[in-house]
Amino acid sequence: MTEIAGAAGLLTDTQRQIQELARDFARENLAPHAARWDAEKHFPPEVIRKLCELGFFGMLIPEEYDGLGLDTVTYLLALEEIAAGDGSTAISMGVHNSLPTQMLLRHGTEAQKERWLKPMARGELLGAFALSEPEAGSDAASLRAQAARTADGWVLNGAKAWVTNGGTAGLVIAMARTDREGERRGARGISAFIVPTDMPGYLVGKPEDKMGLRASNTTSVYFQDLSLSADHLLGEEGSGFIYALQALDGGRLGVGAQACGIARTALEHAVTYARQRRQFGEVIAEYQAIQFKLADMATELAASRALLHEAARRRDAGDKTAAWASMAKLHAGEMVMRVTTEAVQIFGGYGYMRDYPVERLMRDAKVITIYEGTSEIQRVIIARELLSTT
Ligand code: COS
Repeated sequence: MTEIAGAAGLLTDTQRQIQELARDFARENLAPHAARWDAEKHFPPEVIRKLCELGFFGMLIPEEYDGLGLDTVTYLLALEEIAAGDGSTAISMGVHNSLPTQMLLRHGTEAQKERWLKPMARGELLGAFALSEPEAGSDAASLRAQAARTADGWVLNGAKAWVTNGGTAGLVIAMARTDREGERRGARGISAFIVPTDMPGYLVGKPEDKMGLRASNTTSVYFQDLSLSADHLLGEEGSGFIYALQALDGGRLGVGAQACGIARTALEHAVTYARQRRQFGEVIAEYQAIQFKLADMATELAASRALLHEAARRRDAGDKTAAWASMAKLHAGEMVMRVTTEAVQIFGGYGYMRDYPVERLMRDAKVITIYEGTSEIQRVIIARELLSTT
């Protein structure tokens, strides 16, 4: 594949090295197995262990907390490569790096960082993020899980839905209400808690049977009278929803990088196939109908990546990036659906068959328009920013 489909651009030496490391890893350890893992609905734990050895589970965590201390663009470059090999592995890695570790880094006390963040950065403790509930998806602030104050801490009750790494994580950052029935405070009644998954009262539902990303672990989790000492509250009481949305700004960039990786692989397969497949006496790459599809796919992918990296640079510069993250995630989600759908179209009848990789990529792509905020919610966030008067 030529330069135009890749993320080479004007990268620093470190960015190029990390990108190559991730690419080599993905080509050797992920891509050859992705179809089988999809069928088996599971990827082996060694994959995560090997990624941890590379430091890829502490990419955005400063070195003082045992992470690699990389900037967001470098992280996204690596995540795109991992997603190009296997989208399921990418979401496991992306959630850990973007959500629970970032919440601990930004809002944890030094003692919490020492105890939880450092082992997460070293990859000894896998993280998850639990916000959504069966009745609270897009309207996340309507969540009902309750954390009631006790003499020396909190007791949690409630159900969380669609938790990535829910059955494999060692620690979950969970959002729960700390306001009381009758004194509801909306988004300001929600707090964030550090929940080790080996606590009594942490229960895991069966792995979800999903359309795509079938090898990643997604479960419901339940808190049943789960007791936590006071030092498991993260940051200030009543600020948990804001912390979660802040973290999701970063998570959405990760999901955008995942989209770029999946789209790039679909495009590569489509180019290879178009050069080989003969119809009406010619390889189909000779036909303008196919050429224009490929050209549009490459253009859309490059535009998505550019927007994503712009949003990441702004985030690292400390700008307000909620709307940028939403624009990047919206564009990437819609882009990856179009690119993977066109890849299936170029493969024709073969594209619809499980024997060829593009139908899996199309299935993997779909959730990117749904999770970490649907395309519609991203538009709400962008429009609110455009129309706000402050
Ligand atoms: N960063 C920091 N703070 C933010 C923020 C952000 N990106 N977005 C909103 N906030 C703050 C607001 O300023 C507000 O704070 P105050 O109480 O001080 O006013 C608070 O958070 C509540 O925000 P808002 O009033 O906008 O909340 P809404 O209930 O209207 O919800 C949306 C806003 C719809 C944007 C939010 O619920 C959302 O993103 N939903 C999708 C959830 C999602 O992505 N789920 C996927 C989970 S992972 S599978």
